[in-house]
Amino acid sequence: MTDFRLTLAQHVRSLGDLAIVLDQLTLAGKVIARELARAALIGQLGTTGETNVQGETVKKLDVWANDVMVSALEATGLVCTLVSEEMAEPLHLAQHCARGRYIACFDPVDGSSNLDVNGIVGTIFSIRRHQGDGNDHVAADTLRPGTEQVAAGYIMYGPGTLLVYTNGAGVNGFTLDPTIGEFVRSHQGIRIPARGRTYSVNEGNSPRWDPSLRRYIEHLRATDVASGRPYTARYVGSLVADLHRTLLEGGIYLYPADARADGKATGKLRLLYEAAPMGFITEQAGGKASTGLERVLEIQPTAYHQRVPLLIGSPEDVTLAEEFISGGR
Ligand code: FDP
Repeated sequence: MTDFRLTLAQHVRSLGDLAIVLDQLTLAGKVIARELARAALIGQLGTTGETNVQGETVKKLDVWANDVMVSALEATGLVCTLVSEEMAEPLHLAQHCARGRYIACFDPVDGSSNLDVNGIVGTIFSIRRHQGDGNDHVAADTLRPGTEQVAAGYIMYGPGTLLVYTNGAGVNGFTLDPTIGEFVRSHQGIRIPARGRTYSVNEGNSPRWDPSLRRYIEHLRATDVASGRPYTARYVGSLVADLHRTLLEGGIYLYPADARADGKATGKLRLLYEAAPMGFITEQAGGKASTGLERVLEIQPTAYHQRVPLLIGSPEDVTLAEEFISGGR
């Protein structure tokens, strides 16, 4: 008998106009997935030769996917401000602000160092309500803490294309069935294990870490059968892929602050469109997201492309990491 599962469109139906925004994001995800699948055949790999606002090399697919996201969200007529990793300044759609109810922050292609090697990449999005009156566009309205998100999600382009999202009522995952062009629910009510056995971090940076963090990782690598150590290391180098594994199997993902003088002293990941949405999703799955010293969702942003340290995953693992960082261990 055919197994009729819930589609994403059905799942979001009761969310009012937010459903329209989420529906357009799923459309963008389908279009990006299609392009990624044939990128090597149509000259879409490689760089544009430019660098973005954060000084990083811009890949052709970064720019292309940003255009797709902007078009998809603009078409809703409901999003009046867009903040993207690929745009130095927010894009304000004054014509939509009278009706405009949402601010969307997104990273069109996260993990883009994986693009040219057919590795896993993702799209991350965060949706908040526009608090201002009419078509005003003040930074204070856009720079709001993650606690104000009304929805957040990621689309993971791996062997399958998977969309995971929360609207504050738990976390659900939907896999794209390419034969019918629909995202179909495959992961219902995702809950992260209280503790895992895996850590995920770029250990090449360890000489520049704070000694407390090095001690924490050494602790995870030490053998202690009773507490499930040593942990196993896993690192894709794509936040979406590394966090997705962590959500399903437990453990911790870290991109800590390090001592480089090139702007990474406060971490690498961006608050508005990486750390905050992933923090919202993880908390909704029963996990924790921290800088080591504070809850990510409570950080008051001061800049659109602000970076923060991120420790995220199983609650017991993140709490232990915080204890090391704050000097309690
Ligand atoms: P990328 O720069 O390749 O887009 O978004 C930042 C990010 O990827 C994350 O997805 C990933 O986890 C991290 O950076 C990888 O950074 P490192 O290469 O420094 O480990």
